Amino acid sequence: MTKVPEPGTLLNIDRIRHELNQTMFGGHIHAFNQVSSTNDVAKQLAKQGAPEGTLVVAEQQTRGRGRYSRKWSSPPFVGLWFSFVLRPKVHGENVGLVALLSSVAVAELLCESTAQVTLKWPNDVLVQGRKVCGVLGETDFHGARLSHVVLGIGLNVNQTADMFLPHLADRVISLRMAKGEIIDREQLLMNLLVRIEELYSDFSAGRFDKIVGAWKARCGQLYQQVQVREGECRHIGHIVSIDDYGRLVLRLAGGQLLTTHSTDLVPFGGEQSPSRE
Ligand code: BT5
Repeated sequence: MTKVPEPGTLLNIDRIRHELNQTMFGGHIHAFNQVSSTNDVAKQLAKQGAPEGTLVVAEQQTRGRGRYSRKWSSPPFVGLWFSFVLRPKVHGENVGLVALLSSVAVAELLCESTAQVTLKWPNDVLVQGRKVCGVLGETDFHGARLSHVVLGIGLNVNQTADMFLPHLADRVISLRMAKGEIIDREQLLMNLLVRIEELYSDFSAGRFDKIVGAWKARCGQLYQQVQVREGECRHIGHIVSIDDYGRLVLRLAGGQLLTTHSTDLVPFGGEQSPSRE
């Protein structure tokens, strides 16, 4: 049996390179002890022509970020903070599904060994109702043509509860906290990249229904009634699916379907809008 490394042990990038050498992520791995944000490094590499599958991994991020420039807590040696470059040859509109396939891949993998794994629109993976993983997708177009997508994944692996900022404490979790054991980050990263590649090949072959089906199977909000805000408009409906463009599909009270990219969504009759801290 392989010994699980202590938390604080560096990722063994040579092992990852070696074991992934037949995969799309094995050929161009850039590993750092510390960067501001792996998404920023990957975006820069992509702009310089880095090929599809280029992977940027860091032990620590000093300015890890989420959507709307929210802070993403990325302490050293205990999480997986990584980004990769994709150059999908699909219509620009379908690209929304790419970010979703990453969270689906994470959820599917975690489900194999962890209880109560669910997806929360748009891109959160929850364990026991708390956020364990977030995905940040950033696209770049040349005119109307999609040039590349950078996807950044932050997964809490070996943090203990006291490593999270107090204001996040009741909303976040690590796999170690959920399972009561230290997790082998290297193996987890490799398994995850393999799973992402599988779903990405479904995506590239136009098998969008596979991703949509897997998302629905894991979504913790399916058939929940929510309120969605699109600019000044508010819609109330039940979540029924996502579509091939990675948009959320709601069934409104009159029975008609509404598709939306909006992430401004709250349980109906429920809480405040998500903050942009
Ligand atoms: C996300 O944004 O969930 C996307 C996070 C993506 C992070 C990865 S790490 C590698 C790559 N490099 C980067 O710079 N980013 C990507 P969003 O849905 O906006 O959620 C952000 C919110 O999650 C924050 O405002 C906090 O409330 C919460 N949060 C911050 N750090 C967290 C953590 N480690 N675990 C769980 N929740 C966290």
